Amino acid sequence: MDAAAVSFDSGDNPSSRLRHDWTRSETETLYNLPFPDLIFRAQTVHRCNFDPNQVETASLLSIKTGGCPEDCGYCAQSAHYDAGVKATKLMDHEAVIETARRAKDAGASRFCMAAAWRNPKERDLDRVCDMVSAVKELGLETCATLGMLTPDQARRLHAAGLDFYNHNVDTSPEFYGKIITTRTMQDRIDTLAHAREAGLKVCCGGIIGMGEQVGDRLGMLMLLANLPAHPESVPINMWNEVKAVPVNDTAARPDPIALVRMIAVARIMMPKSVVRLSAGRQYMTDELQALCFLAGANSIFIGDVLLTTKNPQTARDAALLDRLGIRSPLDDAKAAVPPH
Ligand code: SAM
Ligand code: DTB
Ligand code: SF4
Repeated sequence: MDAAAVSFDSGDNPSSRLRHDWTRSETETLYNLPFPDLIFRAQTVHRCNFDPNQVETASLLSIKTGGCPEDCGYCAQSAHYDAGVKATKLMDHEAVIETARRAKDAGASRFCMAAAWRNPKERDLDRVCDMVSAVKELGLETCATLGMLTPDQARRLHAAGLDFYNHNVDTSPEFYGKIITTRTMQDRIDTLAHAREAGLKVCCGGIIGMGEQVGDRLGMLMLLANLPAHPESVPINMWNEVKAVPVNDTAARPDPIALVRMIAVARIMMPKSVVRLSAGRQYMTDELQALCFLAGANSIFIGDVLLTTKNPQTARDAALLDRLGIRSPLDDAKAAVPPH
């Protein structure tokens, strides 16, 4: 297909029109553009919709770790594999709020509470709702990722003050069955619909580097962009290595340029969504991260650990953003940025 024919740029504001009818041929045409043309298009869309010199900072806390009944082949927290992660109970309320307070002081604008559940039990949901309300009162945006939700659970979380629900599709519909067997892609799409109908904003993306083809990565982006509404946040995770999980048999670290291309295509297909360069930044050079920001990534997780795996040190992130002249809530944080 001729690249000029990919109509990402019709409508009143050329680079802001939201489309939900992306075809594979259009998606591949964008992905295969000469790199300078692709980045130019992604930057154009980015600048029409966001401050290009600003990134968002989210902080993660595992409020209930390990022992998960699902069999996601990449995950350290699944009870099906022995990745050396100790299973814990749901954290104490005060400990969660104290961690959120520290995350805010360290420069986070959003606080995401994650639990290794297939779905929350009613009693646990009450406790999480209390945590959400208290975190919201600190002046942080709130996010939770608790597995599958019923419509009623989604409504209760929204009423408690939850802003975002994270629930990833993880990969393409075609590759999905090679990674997870205990819940279907349709289960995930149903939970996303319940979150949406309850008034929650949706955070939904996936993982690359598990052995999928480029076509699977694009299939995942098509799935996300063709949802009835684009997720407000799109986390792109590069697989963070975990021992003893099945993904070790297929994993292949993506070509860095392929990652940048994928971010650029996500930016073009979902113009108003925040694209988060999520797990896997520990393996990325400063230069690669800079290219991802140029391609339209505008959010990161801060903090030395994600859930069970490593993330770059906050001082390194602050120094990188400072060198790039990119503003973030880290600028207002209490921790001083080392000079460069
Ligand atoms: N248990 C909940 C669920 O799966 O919906 C919430 C937490 S789960 C850890 C959230 C997401 O983190 C997964 O869907 C997956 O995309 C990502 N993830 C998990 N382990 C990862 C890893 N080792 N590397 C990169 N991303 C990972
Ligand atoms: C998302 O897409 N990435 C975050 C968050 N949503 C919950 C989780 C990354 C987890 C990385 C693996 C770990 O630390 O265990
Ligand atoms: Fe459980 Fe979530 Fe890990 Fe899957 S990704 S095993 S659902 S914690």
